[in-house]
Amino acid sequence: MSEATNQLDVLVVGAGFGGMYMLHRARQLGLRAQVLEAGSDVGGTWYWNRYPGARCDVESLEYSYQFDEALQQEWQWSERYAPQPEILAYCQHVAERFDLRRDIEFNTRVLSAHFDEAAKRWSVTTERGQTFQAQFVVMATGCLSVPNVPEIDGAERFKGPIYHTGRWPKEGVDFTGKRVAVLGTGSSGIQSIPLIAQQAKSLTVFQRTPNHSVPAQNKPLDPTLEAAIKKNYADLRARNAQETIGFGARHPSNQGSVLEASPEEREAQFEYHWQLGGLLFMRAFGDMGLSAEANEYAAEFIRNKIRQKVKDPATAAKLLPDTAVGCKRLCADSGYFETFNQPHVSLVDLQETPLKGLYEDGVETESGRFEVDAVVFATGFDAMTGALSRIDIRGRAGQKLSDAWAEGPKTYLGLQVVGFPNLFTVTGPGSPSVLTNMLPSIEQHVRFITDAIADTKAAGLSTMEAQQGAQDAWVGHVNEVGNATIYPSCNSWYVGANIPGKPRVFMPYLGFPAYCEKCDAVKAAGYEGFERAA
Ligand code: N01
Repeated sequence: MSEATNQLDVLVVGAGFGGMYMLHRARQLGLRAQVLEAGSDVGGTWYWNRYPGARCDVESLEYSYQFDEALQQEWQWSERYAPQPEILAYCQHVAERFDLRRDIEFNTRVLSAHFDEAAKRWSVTTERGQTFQAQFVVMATGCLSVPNVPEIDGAERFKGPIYHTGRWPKEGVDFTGKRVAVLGTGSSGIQSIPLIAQQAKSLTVFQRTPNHSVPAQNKPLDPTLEAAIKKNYADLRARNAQETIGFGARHPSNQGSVLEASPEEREAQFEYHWQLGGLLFMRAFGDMGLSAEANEYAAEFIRNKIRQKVKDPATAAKLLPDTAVGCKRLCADSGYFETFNQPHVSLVDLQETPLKGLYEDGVETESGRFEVDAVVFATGFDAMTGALSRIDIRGRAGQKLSDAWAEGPKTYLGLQVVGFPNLFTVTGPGSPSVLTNMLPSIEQHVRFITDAIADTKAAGLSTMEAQQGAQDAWVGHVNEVGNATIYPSCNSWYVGANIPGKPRVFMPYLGFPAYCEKCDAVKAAGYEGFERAA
């Protein structure tokens, strides 16, 4: 190892949106930073998720960096919701524009990060046999980056290819003339199924839980709208910063109560927000996320839409969700339910006929065998903690992060964990992250972390670490806020229920934008709740 490698102020894990901005801002503050990335290029989520139909569910003009005015002016999006290749191209553009790649090592998966208490430095090893020493480590490892590949009996016997949406081959997949099975009907399944159906000879969708989905209403980006926003981008960004989801300020959010609305008003609001599309549907009424009774009106509205769209009543019945709208992340689709009207597409309800496994020629359920040529797992991710739990992270006295989190993740502000000095997480559990527009949440975290590092160093101090009392209070607060809503009510990845054995904890924090004010106040008070030491 060269001496320079040893002199790192910050080692950043991951070169997605979080890691790229982390590197850029660390450099701006004069910190010596190095990024390690498992993939062969930048992009994170948008590098790995290349499945057909992958696109963002936050409008492209809002799902983008805002830290650089020239960048946000020069980049042109082509659609209201950007498709994956365009977001990846944007990431690559950012990497080039800010000359980021020279401090990113690609194809480099991090294996371990151990804190040396005597040296007050982290030692980080990689799969390639390297060791890096750094004063601070920042995990920009993403919230949805570790695919959940279910352990299904007989998978090794299946003769055809098996794909996971979150690890889609770079060269793409041609399903022309093929009989395809898709397992999973979350956002990835719901986006890819209509496109796979366009190619495949036949498509069988295996559904464990029916999901709510609202049409994305995607369309080419209106140049007049783009020009109007770019004329005063800062204004839209500032207004979005006041929204509970960090985006959507251009569209009215109705704070009224479903329960108090007349049937006509209810219908009108739901229909209006349905036409707005995707996640904006959640803004139809203020109490949809708070009360199960209120939420049920929204659920029934969506079920009626599904009944209208799907011609075969038996198939429609299987597609009707019985969970609260939003307790699993609401999906945004382009023709998902209509896909089931095509004669070569069929739906298998795994609640009716549980999955037995794969066999040589296809998928087997308790009602029989389905011969297919290829299987697609759209089975999601080990969310929020998955990437961190796969790295051997050890803090003070060799304590493992996986032990500290044995009952679920515990953090202070989603930024740090007691006993793990100088280790930060970007959009970690306990921060608003996945419940908001990820880009501004990432930028806010990166600003906090880089300022904290620079301030700690400038003060001649060596370490910064969350205090037990502050962490306990924060964890209690995050749970209390979450439990007062419908969000923890179903078996979603938000609560880790999709991963067998994972402790059931509502991991994100439902508190944007107050969270940003809290972080600002913590910083203004000399990093209150953190201990900084020489
Ligand atoms: O994953 P999911 P995803 N046997 O966990 C099923 C973001 N995202 O990749 O519901 C059979 O939501 C599982 O069934 P159940 C977005 O935040 C965004 O689709 O657990 N089925 C479910 O149907 C999203 O929420 C975008 O009963 C099994 C599906 O697989 C998050 O990523 C696009 C199974 C997994 O759904 C994750 O979405 C894509 C098994 N053993 C993703 N295991 C946009 O921006 C799991 N399932 C639009």
